[in-house]
Amino acid sequence: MVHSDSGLLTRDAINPILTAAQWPYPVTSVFNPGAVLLPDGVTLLLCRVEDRRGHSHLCAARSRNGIDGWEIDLRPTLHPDPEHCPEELWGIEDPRITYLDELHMYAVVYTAYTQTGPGVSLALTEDFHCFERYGLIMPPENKDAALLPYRIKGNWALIHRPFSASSGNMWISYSSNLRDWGDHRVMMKARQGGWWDSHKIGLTAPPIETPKGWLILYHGVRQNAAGSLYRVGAALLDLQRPDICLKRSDEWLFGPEASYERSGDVDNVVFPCGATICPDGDTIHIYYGAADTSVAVATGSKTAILEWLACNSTSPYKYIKRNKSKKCNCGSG
Ligand code: BMA
Repeated sequence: MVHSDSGLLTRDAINPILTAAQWPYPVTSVFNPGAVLLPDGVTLLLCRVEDRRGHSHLCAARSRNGIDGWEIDLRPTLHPDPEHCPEELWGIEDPRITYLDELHMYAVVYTAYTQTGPGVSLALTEDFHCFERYGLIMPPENKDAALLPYRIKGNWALIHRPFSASSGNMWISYSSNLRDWGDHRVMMKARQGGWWDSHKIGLTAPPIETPKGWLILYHGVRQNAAGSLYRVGAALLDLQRPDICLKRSDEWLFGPEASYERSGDVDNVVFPCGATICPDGDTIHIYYGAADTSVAVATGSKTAILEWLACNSTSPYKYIKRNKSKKCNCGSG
């Protein structure tokens, strides 16, 4: 086993758990899967699969233990449909799955690669066989979006990441019907300067509800002479006002270390889009794309991540002071 920087997440010994070589039809790479634990205990990963034109579609893989024994759909599960949805012309990517209790449906929020850049699309499904498309719900450039599982003060909430030449911050927007979105607010900003999350940030898996707040894992990108470096940090959002960030980790929780993360189609990328919580209520499996080439899993404890966040969330000034005096005793910082 290889341990990540914080020591809180353990890569599985059989990583990568899914690769293009396992696919039942010709593909070039398999990565950035959304994840959900189905009521019968099966883990379903909705993987981004890139074909030999460079366009992506989504394909489901199912496993009893969430680690191995994957059964992969024999053909694309959700294919771009540019004839009816022109925004899907250049493919669909990076799904995030949230179960909506009120509708008894899974919401799949994904990137639609339009002719003017990436936008955010929504489809609902009961069974991952039939999908009801809602189309583009956030215009380009926007991606890294997921729904919260229930309405907050009467409205659905969507976390997303608009992007411009000057900013790549996380926003939250609200809607009464999943189609019309407003009340847009900045939720978390890229930190600029020398920070690991200075260039742009985005949600990974959908938020996880805890008594202390919504736990989110987010990716942070730093640009250096070699290109972009994708790592993962943690934050806690207020339960009733998720636009309010209560805590945000100073350090990254998880970054590219293993060879399959360090090198691939895009080097130095760990990019989770899904996580599942095991029936014990604490063990978390984080499913991520490794170097835009394969799918890997890392396992940890939700409680330990929350404890780590509590003593790793300070202002830059306090961060320096804390490390000088070594006052944090959480044992993992
Ligand atoms: C992001 C997305 C992801 C990809 C990552 C690293 O902007 O396009 O799909 O994994 O870049 O290349």
